[in-house]
This record gives sequence, structure tokens and C-alpha cells, in this order.
Amino acid sequence: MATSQATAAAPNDLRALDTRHHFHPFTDHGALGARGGPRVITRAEGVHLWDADGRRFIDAMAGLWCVNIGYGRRELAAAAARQMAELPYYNTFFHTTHPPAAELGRVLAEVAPPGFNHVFFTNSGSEANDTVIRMVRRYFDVIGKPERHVILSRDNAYHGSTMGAASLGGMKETMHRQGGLPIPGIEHVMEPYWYKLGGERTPDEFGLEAARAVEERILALGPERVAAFIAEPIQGAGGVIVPPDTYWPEVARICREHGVLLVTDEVICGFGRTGPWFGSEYYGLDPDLMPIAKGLSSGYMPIGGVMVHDRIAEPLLGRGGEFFHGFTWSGHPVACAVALENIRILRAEGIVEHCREHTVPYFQAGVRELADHPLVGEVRGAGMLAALQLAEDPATRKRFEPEGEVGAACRERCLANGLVMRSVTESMVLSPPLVISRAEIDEVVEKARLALDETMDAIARPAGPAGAGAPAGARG
Ligand code: PXG
Repeated sequence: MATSQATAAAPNDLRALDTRHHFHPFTDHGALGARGGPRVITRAEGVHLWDADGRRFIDAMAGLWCVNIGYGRRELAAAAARQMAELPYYNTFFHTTHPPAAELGRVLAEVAPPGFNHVFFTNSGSEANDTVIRMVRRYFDVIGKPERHVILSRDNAYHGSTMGAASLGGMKETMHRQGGLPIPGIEHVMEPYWYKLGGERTPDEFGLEAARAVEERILALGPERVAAFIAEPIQGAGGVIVPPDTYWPEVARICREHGVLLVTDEVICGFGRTGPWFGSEYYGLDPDLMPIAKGLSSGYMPIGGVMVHDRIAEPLLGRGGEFFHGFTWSGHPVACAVALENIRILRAEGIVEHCREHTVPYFQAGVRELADHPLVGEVRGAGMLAALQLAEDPATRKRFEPEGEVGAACRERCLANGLVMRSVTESMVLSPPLVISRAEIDEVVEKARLALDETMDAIARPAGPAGAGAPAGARG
């Protein structure tokens, strides 16, 4: 295999270089320096990663919830190379298109639920969600209801990091503390996180209560002012929050009754992550818009988009005139070619269906074996998403204080054992490639148990806090 200049350098030289020049996303650089600089990942194949020191990790996060097809599919590299040689770039403005954008639009309409026949291309999930804000407001202008501009979202939601997407997000204690967020016209309601917020109520009671919080806010604002409600079918970065069964049917009813558009953020849930192709299908939802990204290209190229239902597309395209919105790379030909090849392989090999029927039950049963661990208060999940909720006292759902330390310690124990599993405060989250095998799932579960045991030992040891040696941040 050809060795690039970067991978030829010694790991410590790379760490030093990186420390000198690289401003990382969501990173406390003080903490990064204290641990001696970043991990340097140089190679990946299937569900495994290798670092510059030659250590192997099993990637139970599929990168950042995105490498659905697994690493190392040479066909995707070949598709990119072919497209770069043929037409590396042209734009989709000014009454122009090119074969990869036109074909990807058709293929997306085939895999999406009925009625989703149009896509607006972006380069990321954040841009997709910024597009949602502009598109939803434009839609209500076009249909003569310009007062419907408020968008509802949820506490602790993650919808991206641009000004609009971060405002849609509900990360109040972190993201909204910086830079004057949220922007006006965005409101947040309770998330359906039973373990944390459910108190004495049953999950079903709490699910209804969380749904009715959406209705209460709509009524408080005045339904004639509310444009849309945006939510992930299952919250990912918030900690894999699977809502109680009562939640989604009630939210869908509420949106319908009050004329509020339903936007299901499919950036993580799309492309087989929850079992069916889209998380909306998992819950039988009938959304109006679906932002997508991540699994669209399995992370091999940056690309996202907003899938638009006919009932929204028709007024916007038919009588909306020009929508003053778009990006240089909207429908980038190389990104579209790679996404096309990704979807072609997912379909040709039946990866989504095989995963749903064979891998999901094995994965969900495997992670649920960890429910008996004394550190685990709850195991939740659906499809190829799961979370181990750590708790100081599982019997009473008592959470660790301060929030995040034990999760971060557990994450470090996972990494030390060659497992990539993220922590979101006290939720250890999993989102492996859809192509993971049963033996590899066994490896994940085994390593996760070992990390839990070691975390438990570290807490029990009086000298040294549980989080010692872990980065200070709760994100990891
Ligand atoms: N929506 C959802 C539901 C996401 O999870 C975005 C939008 C934004 O996508 P882009 O492509 O702009 O990043 C995301 C992204 C984490 C983590 O730590 C999660 C994401 C991104 C980075 C880190 O879990 N999700």
C-alpha cells in the first residue's frame, strides 16, 4: 500500500505538528495538551481502525455515526477517482446539473419513503439543518402564512454546529453559552429522556407528557406562529435517547392537528441505522422534511441534503420563485458519485435488510447482556444504536456527580482496551458499522464489559478520582 508523507512521520512528530497547527472541533486544547496530543489514526478496514503506533481498535461508533458500510470499500475510492478524472467539479446553480447529482436525486427518491421526490444538496448535516430553517420559513411565506416562522426543537438536541443548526440544537449549557445563541425564533421543549427526567412515571406516561410539552408550547406561542417541529427519531449525540412508545404517535398527532410541519433529522438515523432505511419508518412517521448526511456517503465524502416531501416541494418549486440559498459544493459531483456508489452497494448487497434481520437482534441482545453490570442502570437501543446508561445506584436511577466524569473514565478504559465507544456524560453510546459481524459484536461486548469492570475498580479505589487521566470534557 502506498504510504503518504503524513503517515510516514513518527507518531510523536505528528502529535507535535498537530498541536502546533490544528484547532480541533469540540476540543479543550488544554486537556488535549495534558494528555500529550491527539490519537493519530492512520488506517481502517471493515470495523477496525489502526493508530500510528500500530494499535488496533474496534470502532463501535462507525466514525461519528456515519461509516454504515464499513471502512475500506475500494469501490467507493474507485468511484471518486473516476468522477475526479471525468468532471471533478461543476456547480448546480445557473440552470446546470451533472450526471452524479441528477442520478443521486433519483436514487434517493427510490430509497426514501413515498412522496420524498426532491432533495436539496448540502455538504453536511449542519448545512442541511440551516437549509431546513430557511426552507420551512420560505414555505410558509409562499403559501401566504408568513407569521408561521417559529421552529420548535428539544432540549439536549444536536442538529449541528453552524449558527442555525446550533440554535436548533438544545445544548443550552454548552453550545448556547458561546456566541449569543440561539438565534431568534427557535424554541426548545422537553426531550423524551425517561431515565433522566421520568421520575416516578412509567415510560409510557412520561412519553405522553413529553409529547404534550410540544402541544403546550404550540398553544402558548399560538399555533398560527409555529412553523415546524424538528427532532431526531432517536436522539444520537444526546445519548441515544429512545423515546417511550407513546411519544411519537402523540407528537405526530399534535403536529398534524396544529398544521405544524414535522422535520425528522435523519442525519444519524438515516441509511439503515435504526433498521429500516430511515428512522421515520421505524416509527411509522410521515414527515415533511428529512435532513440527511453521514450514512448517505458512509462518511467517505462530505455530503448532506434535505429530502423534501411533495406537499412542501410543490408550492416551493411551483410558485416559490427563486430560493436564495445554496452552496458552492451543493451536489458536488465527486461527493454525489461516492454517495451513489455507497447506496448502490447497500442495495446490491442487501446490507440494510440483512443488518435489520440478522445483525440487529444479535447486537441488541449482546449489549443487553451488559444490563446486569453493577455500573449499568439501563441499556437502551434500537437498530444499530445503543446506550449503556451508567448510574451510581441503578435501583433508584441515581446519577453520578459531577456529571460526565465516570463516563469519560469508562471511555478511556474502552480505548485502552482497543474499543471505540463514546461517552455522552454518563451514557456510553454505540453505533457500529452495519456490516459488523457476530464475532465482532462479541468482541465489542466483551471489551465493553472489561472497561466497565475496570471503571468500577477505579471508582472503588479511594486514591485518585475516577476521571483521573481522562480529558476533562464530558464529550469524547
Ligand atoms: N444532525 C444530527 C442528528 C447530527 O448527529 C448533525 C445534524 C450535524 O451534521 P454535521 O455533518 O454538520 O456534523 C449531526 C452531527 C458526537 C457528534 O460527538 C455528533 C455529530 C457530529 C459530531 C460529533 O456524537 N452529529
